Amino acid sequence: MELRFGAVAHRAEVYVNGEKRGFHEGGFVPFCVDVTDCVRYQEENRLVVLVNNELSDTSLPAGETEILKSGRKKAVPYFDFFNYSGIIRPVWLMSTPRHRICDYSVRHEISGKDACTWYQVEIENPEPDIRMEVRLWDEEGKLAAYSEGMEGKLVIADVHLWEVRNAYLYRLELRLFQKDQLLDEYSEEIGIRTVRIQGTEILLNEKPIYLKGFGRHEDSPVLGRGFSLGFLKRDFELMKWIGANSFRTSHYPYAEEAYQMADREGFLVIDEVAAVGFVKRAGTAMFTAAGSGKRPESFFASPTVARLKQNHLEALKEMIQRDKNHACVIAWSLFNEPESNTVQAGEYFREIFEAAKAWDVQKRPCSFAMALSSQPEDVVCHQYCDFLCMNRYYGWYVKGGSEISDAKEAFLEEMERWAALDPQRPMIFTEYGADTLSYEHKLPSVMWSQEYQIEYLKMYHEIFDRYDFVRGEQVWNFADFQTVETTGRANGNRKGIFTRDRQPKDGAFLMRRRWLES
Ligand code: GCB
Repeated sequence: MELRFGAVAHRAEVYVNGEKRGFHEGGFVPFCVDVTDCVRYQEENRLVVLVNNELSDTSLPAGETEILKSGRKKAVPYFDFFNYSGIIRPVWLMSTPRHRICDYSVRHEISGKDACTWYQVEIENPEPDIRMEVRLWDEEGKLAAYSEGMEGKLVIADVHLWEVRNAYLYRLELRLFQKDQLLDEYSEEIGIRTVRIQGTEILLNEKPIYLKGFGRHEDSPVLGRGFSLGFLKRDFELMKWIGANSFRTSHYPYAEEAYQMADREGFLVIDEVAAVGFVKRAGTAMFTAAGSGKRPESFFASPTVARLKQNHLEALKEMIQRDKNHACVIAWSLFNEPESNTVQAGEYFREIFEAAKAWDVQKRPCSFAMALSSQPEDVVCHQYCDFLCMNRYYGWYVKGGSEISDAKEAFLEEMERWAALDPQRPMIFTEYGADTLSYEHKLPSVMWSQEYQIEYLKMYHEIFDRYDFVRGEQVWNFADFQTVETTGRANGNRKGIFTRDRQPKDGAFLMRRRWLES
């Protein structure tokens, strides 16, 4: 018998009837605690979870913990979202058989009208007379393929591929037998598709795709980061309404239900590990205002970096293990806006990128979201990327409050350097946005007004459309979200295209026209 926690931010100690039964570091992936021999059957049991969300230079996300005069602790995040804590996702009590299916992986190949799905199943306590039956059912409930064995292939004739915003899901059914006795069974919906990069194109099922969508957050009023199926469904309906086809799980792996919905709705997901705040000094004052300023010259030169890397690799492995079979996951993002132009960063990156490739049987493209400090001339880290992810704020942090044409000129100047130095990879804008108060209107436009958000977005789109290697645009952010209190934030980050309670700002109608017409 096990307890399965969907996620506890950022670390948990689990006690059952006074006995410590487990510990988990990392707030955004599930973990299990075996309680078989400590639960009292037919009696009351006491479950206690000790939760801690302190930040440090080895935690994902990274930050500091400040001790206030009152003796109370305050989180000092090196990132721009509220450091919520707690049991943020569902908890399950699972009763499982001794011989059980504990994991599986799939990888797909397409040839003409047919496909081949290679699979591998892992079971607990294998014995020689145990056998596996694998079936693939189509959406009409007809058997599409059959195989036997712990690993093998399913050959699907006349395959229905999983396409962008046009999903087709087969049901994979795994059944574990000993002689004729069924020991365990597991089934999941899977989409069949391939993804790869060729030159400056991202190919899904060998056809070029263009990403339209958002960087998002798991954040809502009242619930904070607590999972809500209602908000998730509303978010998907709004993304469909606006014509989006993708999102990045900025800045941590989301609840599993989000990927299941994305599979069903045909959304493309860039799945991001919570490696955020890996910088010596963040670009904007709001992250550093309360910091101790103790950070060393290179973030990756810190004496604690070995521990950080261990936590990072663990979090990455857990994310890949959890999400590897989702058709919606087309790429991994291995950091958000890290230091990326030092030798120390380069060494650290190499190991992280190699690990991601080694652990993913589908060998999905890998990247990281680059801050303005990552420039084409600094090839120390982005050399590892299969495609480039750009976070850019010309017209906000750079030349905000000036003429939008000045911001455009500066942006174009940078784009020309990318075009000259690195035109061989797809580039996706994983962030561009302007804080906008839903009640603020002004002509001529000023920063924070709805009119300014529209001017800002139009300027970016004009530039994206000039370059063939730009293969996607994800606005920052889908909705307004909570952050720390600071002068740069109006009770949270207001770059949402939707308000925090999920109503459209004027910019939403601009995005809708652009995305539905292209
Ligand atoms: C960024 C960060 C994101 C922030 C955003 C902003 O570059 O990746 O976490 O919220 O900028 O609005 O400043």
